[in-house]
Amino acid sequence: MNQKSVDPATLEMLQIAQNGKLETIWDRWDAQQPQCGFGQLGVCCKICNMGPCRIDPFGGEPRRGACGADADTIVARNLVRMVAGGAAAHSDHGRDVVHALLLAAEDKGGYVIKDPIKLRRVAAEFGIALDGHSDTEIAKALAERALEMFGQQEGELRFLSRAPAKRQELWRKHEISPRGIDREIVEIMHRTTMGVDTDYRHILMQGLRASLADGWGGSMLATDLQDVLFHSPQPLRAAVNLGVLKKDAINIVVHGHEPVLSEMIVAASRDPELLRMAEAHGAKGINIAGICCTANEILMRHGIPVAGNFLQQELAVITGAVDLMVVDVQCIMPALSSLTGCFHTKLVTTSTKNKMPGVEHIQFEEARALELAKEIVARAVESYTRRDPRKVNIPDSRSGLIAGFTSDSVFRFLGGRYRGTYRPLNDAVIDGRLRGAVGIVGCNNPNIVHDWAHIALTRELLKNDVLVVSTGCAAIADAKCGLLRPEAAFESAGPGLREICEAVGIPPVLHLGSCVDNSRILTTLVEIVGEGGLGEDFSQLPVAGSAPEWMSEKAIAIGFYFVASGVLTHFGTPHPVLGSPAVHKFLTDDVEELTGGKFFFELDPVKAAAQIIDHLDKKRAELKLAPPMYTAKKTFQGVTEGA
Ligand code: XCC
Ligand code: SF4
Repeated sequence: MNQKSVDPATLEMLQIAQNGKLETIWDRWDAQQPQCGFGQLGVCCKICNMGPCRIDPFGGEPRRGACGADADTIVARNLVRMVAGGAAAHSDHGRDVVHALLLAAEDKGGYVIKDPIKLRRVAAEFGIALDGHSDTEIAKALAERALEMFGQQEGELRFLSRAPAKRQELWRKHEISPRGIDREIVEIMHRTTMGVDTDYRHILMQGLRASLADGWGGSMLATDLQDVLFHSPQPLRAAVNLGVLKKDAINIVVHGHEPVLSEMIVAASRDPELLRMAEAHGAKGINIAGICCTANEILMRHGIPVAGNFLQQELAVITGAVDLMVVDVQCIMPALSSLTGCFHTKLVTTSTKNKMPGVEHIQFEEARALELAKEIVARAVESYTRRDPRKVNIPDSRSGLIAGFTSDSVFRFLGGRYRGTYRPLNDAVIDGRLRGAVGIVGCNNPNIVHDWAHIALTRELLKNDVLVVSTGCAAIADAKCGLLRPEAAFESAGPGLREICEAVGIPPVLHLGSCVDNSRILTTLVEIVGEGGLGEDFSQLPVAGSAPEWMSEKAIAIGFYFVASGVLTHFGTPHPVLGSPAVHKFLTDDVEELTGGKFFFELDPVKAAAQIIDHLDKKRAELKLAPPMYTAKKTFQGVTEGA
């Protein structure tokens, strides 16, 4: 593959990297080619020391591992272990947020409860007494109940009751209602260890259960309690791409996932003493920019600019303008430690869960959060004095965007300022102005042209009057090419979608936040079903999900909970399951009978859009809705086939 990205800033930085003989992820990925075919197909097992074992994917010998496990077992086990990894990552993030809430209740660490209304709303769901109790009392009770969700052994997770009754029954019927967050993840690890579960369907069902513990458990807790602590996002304007780095300011890049850290860095960067210190060194202020999902978190709540998505983390360093990069957990390339060594950039790890050899570790203790954040910002000021202006190359690329939508705020806009209701959204779908809605989420991956699939898929859907909601690195990709501006409705949306965006002043792609905020997509679906007129369960809605450029185990966990919640879910490159036709068929076909959702894998975003649109139209027909008002026939690649 020659073209590496569709993003001009990325291409510009890649040229600079090449000129400077600096290695990037694309070079290392190339060096891995050809990648191991057994691994790609999922038929390599190294779960025990009799292995590694591998199965001949072409039906020859060997057909079984040393223990007798066949391709179906091996593929299913490997896949659900990825679900466990992803669910663990999201949920452990959730656990840290609960911990921070507990500290806020105890008045430690500088955390305060910024959204008492949401605090009370969530606490009420747990049956916590509100009357006559202070915010901190309620927060303490809520944090304790939330912590219990991790170690809960029996029953069902609290938030499952948010789902429509039909969905809850269906989960119970198939025994995939998660009992406790940690329990379901542990059970995957147990069931897939040598000599336990060999029935691939049974194994995959546990994958669905653990994924529900992520989406309706750990991730939902993370989102809701972050809103409680750091306030619920409101729509705001911001800027994105490497051009947000400033030549004459101190640039701190926060990278990773947990706003428990990044919120405090933002607060510390506004400290008058540190600002004076920065000025004394000739810097025009302290500029914070984000990478990956922690970027999305502080973007959503403060309008802090986003430097880029996953594949741009090294490129940010290569600008030579990053004085300090502070990381916590997830999606942080190990390569950053050697790369920052070629620049003045100071790299700092902070999490008890992540240290990097040779990299300074400033342990982020939540109880001393603000104090430590100030220490980190002070390091950035120090580092700025070592910046070499001759090495600074900041691409002049930045786009404006609107972010900060939530399931509470977003569609209520459609009801107008004084009428908070989903009615207008449901009506727009019912009368066919909107064909449906699709969540485009997930990562970047050097195995596909950077940002291309996100943007191409989004554009095809918009043209066909499909509203797009987005999170994670997908949202950053769309933002960079301007699709998160209200003006994008004129340029890119079909006539029905355009009417709606114009009436309300929203962009055609709505940024719902980070990857744990995919739970906002679930609660949005809850609201849509609850509003009425579009069926009684998620699986009846004209909606779909997509992760066109996925790379992380977390994407698989998210895909699983979308499918378990009844949603058709597209992935660009397939899951590593093609070595087992049975597992592949389960995921892309059989599972639909159980949950109403299923996967499909399609590399070409235009073809994927066509399949998604067919699905939306099928769901519309099943609900006996009118055909889409303006784009009854699909419109592809700029060629209108209908009208
Ligand atoms: Fe990581 Fe969340 Fe994927 Fe981006 S989208 S590459 S997981 S940062 Ni979550
Ligand atoms: Fe081989 Fe079975 Fe051990 Fe896997 S569990 S490595 S297939 S012997």
